[in-house]
Amino acid sequence: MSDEPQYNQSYIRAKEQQAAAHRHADGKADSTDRLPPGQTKTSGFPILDLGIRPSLARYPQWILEISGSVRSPAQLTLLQLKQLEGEKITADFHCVTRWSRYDLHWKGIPFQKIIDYAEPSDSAQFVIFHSFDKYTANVPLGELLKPNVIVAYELEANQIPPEHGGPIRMIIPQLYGWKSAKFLTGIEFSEKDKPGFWEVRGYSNRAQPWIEERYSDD
Ligand SMILES: Nc1nc2c(c(=O)[nH]1)N[C@H]1C(S)=C(S)[C@@H](COP(=O)(O)O)O[C@H]1N2
Ligand SMILES: [Mo]
Repeated sequence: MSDEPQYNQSYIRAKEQQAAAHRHADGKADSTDRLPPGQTKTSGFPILDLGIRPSLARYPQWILEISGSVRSPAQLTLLQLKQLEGEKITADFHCVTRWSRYDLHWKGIPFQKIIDYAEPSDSAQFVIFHSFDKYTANVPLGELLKPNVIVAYELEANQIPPEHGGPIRMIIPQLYGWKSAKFLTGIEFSEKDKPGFWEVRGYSNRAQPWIEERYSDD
């Protein structure tokens, strides 16, 4: 038996084909608009993931592991995480499948506070996010120092429902949505970059919507 979870394989195949078809085709258009190039505004909030979500019953026992090249590795309960003191943000969300949703309201821990808590070594220039569904996403540390990057635990003033990544998820508004790991179980500080779930399936390592970094070049 393979230990790969029962992913939604047709969804994965469709996105892989999309990436393969558009290799080398990333636009480099500049946009000063609120809507990044190639995106369409939606008033809904589509749900996109591999089809494996935690039940609400798991929320009370949730643990967030902070690991890797840090002075203070930790396993934080939700309560301990919330004690780092959350902030409210309003942010737009841009998915590489070309929908953008404006003005979502989240509350969560600014990533800078996670850094202050974990004390990563100077050589740890990458962060690998780990999720309940064994999804991973890699992000350069520098992106996580930008405004409104949070470990979110509330959406529209309620706990985040499982379909939108609860109990906790990353929100990294300035990158395409696949970098914002849902059902977050681990934050690993790393000296090496480790391409994540979509990054090894044809998607860009950088994922900046404003310069349409959608697909990988190699
Ligand atoms: N753990 C996990 N996180 C994930 C994904 C996933 O499949 N698993 N999908 C990503 C993608 S492709 C997008 S666009 C956003 C979607 O978030 P939403 O379902 O809340 O809209 O979550 C991202 N984070
Ligand atoms: Mo996505």
